[in-house]
Amino acid sequence: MAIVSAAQIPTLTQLYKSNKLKPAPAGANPPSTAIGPQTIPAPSQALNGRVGLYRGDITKLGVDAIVNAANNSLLGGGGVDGAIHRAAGPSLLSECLMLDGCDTGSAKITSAYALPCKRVIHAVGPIYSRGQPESSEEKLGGAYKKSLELAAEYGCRSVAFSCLSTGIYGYPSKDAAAVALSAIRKFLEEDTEEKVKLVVIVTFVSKDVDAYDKALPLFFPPTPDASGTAPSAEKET
Ligand code: AR6
Repeated sequence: MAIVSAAQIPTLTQLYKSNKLKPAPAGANPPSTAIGPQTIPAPSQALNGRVGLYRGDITKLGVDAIVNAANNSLLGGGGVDGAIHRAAGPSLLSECLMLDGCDTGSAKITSAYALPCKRVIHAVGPIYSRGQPESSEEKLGGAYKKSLELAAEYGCRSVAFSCLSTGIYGYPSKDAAAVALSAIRKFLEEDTEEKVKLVVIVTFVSKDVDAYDKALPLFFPPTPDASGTAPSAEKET
């Protein structure tokens, strides 16, 4: 399969314009998270142009950094982790062996070797705990935040995230999307210098596609000109 460049990935602005992403139904609010907005935030053309959505294999993306859903050992595994290590080749494991693992809720960065991206950020999301959802949320949000901080620190202007923890680690996709988008929105709002210009959500299976189609309009609503529909939230920024 051909390599997909950052410029080929549609932003939310483009997805709203082409009607591939629809505004949230009237009266809908974002699911409650510790750091996220409690009501739909004001639409922002600037932010909507800094978030992309792509369904497919993250190992084919020619972006600056891709974010792997790793485990504490950082020594590979199944799911997207296995796909990334296979595509990068054995040198990735050699570098990971020197990192001394990674805490849950954090991330570490390596080179990308045979992958078309420049760097791999290895984020460790939590194994979802039904008994302690707040702890799961804090760790998942931490993994997104640390990954974005590393991207900014290492000059990665485009960064693509796999849906951390929603596979083998069992995090419900709807809840995980709310945490991910809260963390991404907060980071982008604070990154006024635009060290990270584009954050891409990479979905793979239909449950994550559905979760993001529903969650994105709650966290990054369309501007009036994008959808032809007046948004319910405050004025545009
Ligand atoms: N491209 C993009 N997304 C993918 C790909 C791919 N090639 N393959 C799977 N996904 P998972 P976790 C999606 O299970 O839940 C590993 O063994 C998948 O559909 O890879 O965080 C690690 O070593 C899902 O949406 O990661 C850990 O032990 C998302 O990637 C453990 O699994 C994450 O699913 C981590 O579990």
